[in-house]
Parts: sequence; C-alpha cells; structure tokens
Amino acid sequence: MEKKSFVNLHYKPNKNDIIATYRIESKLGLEKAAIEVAAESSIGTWTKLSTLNQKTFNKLAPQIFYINKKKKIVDIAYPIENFELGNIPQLLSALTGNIFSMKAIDNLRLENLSLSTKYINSFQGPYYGINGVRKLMNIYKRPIIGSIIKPKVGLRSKQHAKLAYDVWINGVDVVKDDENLTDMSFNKFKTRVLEVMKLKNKAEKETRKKKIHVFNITAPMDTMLERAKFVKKMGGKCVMVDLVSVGLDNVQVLRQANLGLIIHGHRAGHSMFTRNPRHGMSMLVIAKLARLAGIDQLHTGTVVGKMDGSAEEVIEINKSLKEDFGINKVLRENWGKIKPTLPIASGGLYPGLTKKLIDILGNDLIINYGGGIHGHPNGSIAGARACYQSMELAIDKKIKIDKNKFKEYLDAQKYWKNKK
Ligand code: CAP
Ligand code: MG
Repeated sequence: MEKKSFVNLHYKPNKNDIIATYRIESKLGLEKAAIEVAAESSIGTWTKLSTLNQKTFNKLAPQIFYINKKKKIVDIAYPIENFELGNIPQLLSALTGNIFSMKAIDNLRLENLSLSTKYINSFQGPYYGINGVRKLMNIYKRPIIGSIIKPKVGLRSKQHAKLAYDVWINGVDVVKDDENLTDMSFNKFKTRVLEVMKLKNKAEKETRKKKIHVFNITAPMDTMLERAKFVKKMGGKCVMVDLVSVGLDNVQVLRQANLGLIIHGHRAGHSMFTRNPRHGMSMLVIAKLARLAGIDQLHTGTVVGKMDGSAEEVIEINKSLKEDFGINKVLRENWGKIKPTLPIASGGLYPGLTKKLIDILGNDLIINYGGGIHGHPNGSIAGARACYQSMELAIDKKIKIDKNKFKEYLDAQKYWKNKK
C-alpha cells in the first residue's frame, strides 16, 4: 500500500462515507500533508506496518478526493467502518485527535464535516427541535425573547427569582442562568429552582403566556442528571449545559434519559478551538455535533454583538442547524428524523441592535439580552420592555414610534447611542 493510494481525485464519495474538510498548512506541501492527516486519523502511522494488509487498507483507507492549493483545503472521505456509530468522542479522537499534534503539520483546521445518513441515524438528535420549542411556547412568528440574569453570579436565589418574574411580566419569554452559575453557596441550585418555579407560575397566570426558565445543570454527569430530574419534578421545562465544558457525550446521555426537557446548549469555551482561522475546528462542526447529540437550542453568535463571528459564518451555522449543507455548501444529506436545532443569538445585545440582528439572521431564533436588559438606565423592568419593543419594531416596519408606547426603547437608544 503506497501512501499515494490515499489520494484519488476521481473518487465519488460513497453514501455512507463521512467527509471531513480540512485546511492544512505544512512545509510538506498540501498533498503530502493531507496524506499524513488521512493516515494518522485512520489506519496509518509514521512508518509502513507489517500488520496492515491490503484487504484492510482497501476497506478502511480514507480517500483524499479534493485538493485546493489556493485555499489550502482538502476533502477527505472516510469509510464509515472507521467510526463507531453513536459515539461522538470516538469520531473526535479520529478526526480531531493526533493529527493536531504532528510536527509535520504547522496548522490544521477541521472546517466542515459532512455526515452520512447511516451515521446521523445512530443518534437521537433534539427531543423538541425548533417546532417543539415554538409549540411549547406558543410563539410562532417572531423571535423568542430571552434574558440572562446578571450579574452572572452574585444574586441570591430569591433575588434571582424576583428578577426573573420582573422581566417575564414585561415581555421576556425565557429567563436563563448564566454559564458559570450552578450550585453556589449563596444561590443553591435546588433553592433557585423552587423560588423560580413559584414566580414562574405567577408570571404565567398574570400574563396568560408560557414562560420558561433555563436552569444551568452543568456539572459531572451524575449530578447533571440528578439536577435535570429535579427540574422536571418541580415542573420545569428546560435545562442548560455548557456543552464544551461537559462534553457532547454527556449531552447525549442527558438526551437519552428522555426527560422531555428542552436542552439549551451554551458554547462557552468553544473559541479555544474555533477562533483561530488557521487552527482548530469550526463552530459549524461543533454545531452539527451538538444537534446530533440532542441540543434543542444552541448559541451560535450574533454578528453584531460582543462576540467574534462573521455574518457569513453565523448564517452558515444557523442554516446547517435546520438543514445540513455539506461540502461546497450543497445540501448533501437529509437529516431525516433528526429535528433541527433553534439558533440563539446572544452576547452584547441591546435594543439598538435588535433590528440589525434580525435583518441579518432572520426571525427564527432566540434573542438573549443580559446587559441589554439589566444595564438599562432605568433598570431591568424598563430593559425588558425596551427589548420587547425593539423586537416589535424590527418585525413590523409599519409601526410608528409613539413616544409613550416606546419610551423604554427610546431611553435605551439614547443611553447606548454612542456604543460601538
Ligand atoms: C451574554 C452572555 C452569554 C454570551 C455567550 C455572557 O450576556 O450571558 O453567555 O452570549 O456567548 O455571559 O456574555 P450579555 P455566545 O447579553 O450581557 O452580553 O452566545 O456567543 O456563545
Ligand atoms: Mg453568559
């Protein structure tokens, strides 16, 4: 078996193949470097092996079938037999494993993954998906308005619950814990759930609208499950996991528990892998795997807010959560029974950005405001109203801005007018 046999530019991927798109920088030149990547991520190592026979090679050897020297991009098709079905950690060990440590490669980035139906069908995907979340909330034609309780950590359970109530009855649909708020000495998880649920029921009665609280259950797996079951027992509908911190395999375990809870995916830490355009992996790949594992709603970026991420990138991720676009942006696979994931725009958003955000990303998303609500010059209640008003104005361009009706929005506009 010559190493050359990993390259076959005439290869037409098999319907079960998994296709990885890598960007590679190496002194070896693109083709040779791609061969090293293909070999090390599957059946090869640094030398010929007397233990690897031609039959096994023919069955398992990936095929490099596209090389673009200008963009430093290659597409490699891996026979499905290289992977264990239903096992994301194993896929990551192969496709994002040793290859990132090789001296021969200077920079390497997994740009995209095109998964085959056979592989996709070995997962459950989201329990609710977009339609399920919208049905539960009874919100169909507008973005869902969310608020992160701020400060991230610091409020006591009762204060947290009261703040949630205040914003719920002033236009917010979903209130959530922040990524680093779990079970703190001053805000115990279970107490928070109990306090919040009391006021959630009150807010629902008063507004006659469905309200959701997203409880952050991030912890070791046994604790996460215990917390999720507690949320369910107390009548909660949604839990959050920091999916990079806990790992997608644990998301899968949570999903497999079939608790009937919405799983909200916070991506804190993803930029350790995704931010460097020359090395790591793309957020697109994380998003696809998160959907497979069972995330119902996922943070994907805002373009206009405080976090890194271009319009092209975020639009592509959001699209791929609904339909999967494989290599060359062609719709390759139908994700069949796997439901789509609802994108969440969050990070540095305030009323003055809502319209820009919706113009870029559309309506089918959750918009989360933290500082944009709790940093309003007249407090959180005014902040909640201002954010709701900004959404109304963004989706109905015919509305005239009445000074009294849109007071909180106008105050926010004035306060943040110089914000870049
Ligand atoms: C937003 C947020 C979210 C980020 C995460 C924060 O608060 O609560 O965690 O949006 O980023 O802690 O920064 P603000 P991403 O509204 O006050 O900025 O959604 O990009 O993963
Ligand atoms: Mg946060």
